[in-house]
Amino acid sequence: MPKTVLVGAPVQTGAAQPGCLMGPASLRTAGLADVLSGLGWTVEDRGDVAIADTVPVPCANPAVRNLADTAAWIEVLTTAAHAAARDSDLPVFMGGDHSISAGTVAGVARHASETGQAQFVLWLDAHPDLHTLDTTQSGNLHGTPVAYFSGQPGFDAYPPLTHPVPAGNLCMMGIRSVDSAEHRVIAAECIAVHDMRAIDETGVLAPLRTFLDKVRSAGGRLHVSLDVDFLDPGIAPAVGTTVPGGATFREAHLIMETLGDSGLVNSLDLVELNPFLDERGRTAKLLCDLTASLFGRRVLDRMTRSF
Ligand code: 6HN
Ligand code: MN
Ligand code: MN
Ligand code: MN
Repeated sequence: MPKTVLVGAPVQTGAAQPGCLMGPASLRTAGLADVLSGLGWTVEDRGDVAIADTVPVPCANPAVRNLADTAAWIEVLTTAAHAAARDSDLPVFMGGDHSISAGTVAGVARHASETGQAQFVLWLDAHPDLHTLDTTQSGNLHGTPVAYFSGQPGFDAYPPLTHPVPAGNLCMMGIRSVDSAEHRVIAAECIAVHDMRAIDETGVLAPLRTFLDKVRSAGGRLHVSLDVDFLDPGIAPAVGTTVPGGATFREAHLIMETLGDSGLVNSLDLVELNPFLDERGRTAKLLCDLTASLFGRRVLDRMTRSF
């Protein structure tokens, strides 16, 4: 049987609003483990990671908030993600705000280097999260993980990065809120960004298939990072950074089903779920259902279907 490991990351130091620390508990309450075991997966829930007390770290940018704690979370998550990628076929990292992905991607990329494979990342988000510690104006460090794990300079206060993911191995979809410093990085690094206008024009399938072909032909490993604000706020209200015009229910499921069919996904983040902002658990339940689509749940089996 294929195996998944669940890792809870109750982190909210990277977000402006409190609440994301309840994300792992909400996903467990929504039944994530049972959903995946019902699909034939062996599930090992490793519980939540934790950090020790920290001392404040100075930063040249006075806007930056919670730097020492966020750096500590990134360090423990790098270790936990490396182990989870080594020990299972498709670990799920339950956030927590998006700063956790600085650690989860660094950790899975370290494992990819050990298997001799290239690491690829699919970033499903309203935002590119490409700020450095110098460029962030909000000071909210959930806006920084992609800049960090792709090896941008300016992260002396984060753990030293051993295995950066090349910008050419990134694909972003759903983007619709980009700050000017992030625009400059996207242009300079030639990152494949499919904003919502592009998705309106082409649909989600064409750019996704192009990216999956690239991962397959490189023999690479693929990490998927799903920020709740990728989804339209009308179907996923439990997030502090809602942006109108997000992915629909069917677009999101089609992406997850296509990713599942590809067999190429090796790790998954579910991030930015803020249960304090949810409505009767509907966002947590939607994340479980989307994860089920990635793990193989289908309405009908196409290979055996007959008319
Ligand atoms: N996220 N670009 C904005 C900022 O504050 O830097 C928003 C960041 C959102 C973070 O999507 O995880
Ligand atoms: Mn994000
Ligand atoms: Mn390893
Ligand atoms: Mn976002």
